[in-house]
Amino acid sequence: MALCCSLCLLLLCCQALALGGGMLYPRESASRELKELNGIWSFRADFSPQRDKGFVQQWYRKPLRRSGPVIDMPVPASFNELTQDPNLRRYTGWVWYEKEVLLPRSWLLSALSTRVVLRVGSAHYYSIVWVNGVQVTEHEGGHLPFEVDISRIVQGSSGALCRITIALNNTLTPQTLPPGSIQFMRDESKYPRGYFVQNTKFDFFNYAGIHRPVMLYTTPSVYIDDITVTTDWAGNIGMVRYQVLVTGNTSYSLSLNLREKEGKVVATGARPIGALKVVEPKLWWPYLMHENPGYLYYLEVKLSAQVGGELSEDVYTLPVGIRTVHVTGRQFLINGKPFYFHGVNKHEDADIRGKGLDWSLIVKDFNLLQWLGANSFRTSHYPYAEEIMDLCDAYGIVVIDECPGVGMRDPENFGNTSLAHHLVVMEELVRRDKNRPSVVMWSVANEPASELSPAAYYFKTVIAHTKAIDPTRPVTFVSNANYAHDHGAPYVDVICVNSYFSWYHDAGHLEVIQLQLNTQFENWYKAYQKPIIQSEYGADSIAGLHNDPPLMFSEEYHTAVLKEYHSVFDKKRKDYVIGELIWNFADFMTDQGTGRVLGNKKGIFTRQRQPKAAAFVLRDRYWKLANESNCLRPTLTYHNL
Ligand code: GCB
Repeated sequence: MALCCSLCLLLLCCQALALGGGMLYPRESASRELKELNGIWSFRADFSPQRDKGFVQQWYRKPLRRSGPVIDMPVPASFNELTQDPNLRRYTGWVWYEKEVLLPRSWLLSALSTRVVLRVGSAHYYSIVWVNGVQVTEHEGGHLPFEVDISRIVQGSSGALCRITIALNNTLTPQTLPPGSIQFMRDESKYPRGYFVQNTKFDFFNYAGIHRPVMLYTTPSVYIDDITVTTDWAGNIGMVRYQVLVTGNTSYSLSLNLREKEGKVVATGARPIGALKVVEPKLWWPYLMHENPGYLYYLEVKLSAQVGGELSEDVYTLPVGIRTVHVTGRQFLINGKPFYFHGVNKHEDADIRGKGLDWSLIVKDFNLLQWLGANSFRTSHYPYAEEIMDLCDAYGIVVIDECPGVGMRDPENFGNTSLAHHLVVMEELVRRDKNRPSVVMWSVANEPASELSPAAYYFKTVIAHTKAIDPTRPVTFVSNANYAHDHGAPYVDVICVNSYFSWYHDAGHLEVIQLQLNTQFENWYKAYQKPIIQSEYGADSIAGLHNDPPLMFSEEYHTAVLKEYHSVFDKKRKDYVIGELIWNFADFMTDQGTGRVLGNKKGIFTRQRQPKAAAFVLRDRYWKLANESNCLRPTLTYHNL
């Protein structure tokens, strides 16, 4: 009963959500200012039996330190592993964050002309936000940003001090994404009264907290709310089709300049919807497919409007890559050329910070991807930070963009409430990442129980909806179901299959891999005649553990598994296999269990990003694959706007 009250609140709230407007990443410009609220926030976990003390006592009404003890909590970071308290590490329920911030006078005076917006990059999972004690918004789901216009509250207040309170609930229910369930242990001879656990059916630690930057930014009151671009090219003409959404006034004028990297204007426009023609376009190419990968143009949109008799201007600049994506019966084409995914699956995961964004880690990971010769990754099993996606666009790292549809193993996960929420999540994901050239395919789920009959309608609907909101990209989900009983596979454009031969099946029997993998590919191809990506394969190894002949968990066994898989990939990639993504880039934290030794050890790098033997095997292979297409070795750099 205890936690259920909080959960009821959680479920009531989600019905009110409706998607409106854009979610442009906040960027400074001549008309926009930005204030990052990263750093130390005040924090308290509500350990009351019902987890509802914060609401009963209205902790948001006055500074958090006045309603009880607080601790310092960094943002962005997961809260789980920052203290020595095991109860906080495994905490489920509401936690409270608070930051007091001084706003510049100019933001407060100009009520008519300036909007002040509060934006949260991601928070896990259900958020309620107050500013100066007034509730301003709520949002369901982690991994994706949300924002709210707080002008009226801060501009109406007497001082420049602005108190932001965020209550977060990390509880997962059968209807959340990812789903989970709360299990109450009622046998009082074994568990204390009120004891419950959070169960999940996914294989990563359920870190929670404010995981990505929180920002305040300004726009004029008449502002560029959203920009959508799609691109195409033929011969020596590139086409950038665009649509600009303006909010605040119906009477305005626009001026659009598409600039190349060096700043030269290559095309101009003046309408809210139009097409910009680029002669001799520099196409956006994947890393290792071209000597100049990740080429970006910059679309500068300038809006002018009359506000209160005065001229108001808003400027927003969007990076744009010109490229096409097509899927045929056997190939994945980028700019009309076959693309072979040789990459990784990742996690947002590291010591201490959990899933919190960390620039040093991000740069290290991209350097390792370059070193490895990886041209792609899947955002297993949820959308990654926009800051990471920006680098994929700039470096030419190709992305399969996955939503948090992971651990959907029970029939209750396929009901109408789950479906409605799944559609909203896909809308939020597409809204956020639709303009990214690096994103070449959407993945709506990982290893759902797609053999259950409700999965047919469910995936038909989610995939059709995703295609309706973005007709330019293929859609998939990642399956580990039997090819003959997978009810979702008929609707995908590319078959993505996970398998762990000689690991979860026929443990220790390396000799069966080739036969079983060959059969897997043949079965799926015969059933669907669609190109196939091996979206996961691998084995656990404990760094430094050796055994010859290879035994499970040794580095030798890890490399042996990979090599067996590779020999089959090499035969099938000439045919219809269009990619191989290793599970996993790095070791990562999971729930505790007898099959996990301080987490999942299938990383080719350790959690601290040191290479295991498998990393060198993969590095040789990926560079061999890259060299087959005569690639050059560019150095990847990021061009700041
Ligand atoms: C899978 C899952 C992934 C797991 C992995 C494993 O199939 O998609 O989330 O971590 O297997 O190592 O078991």
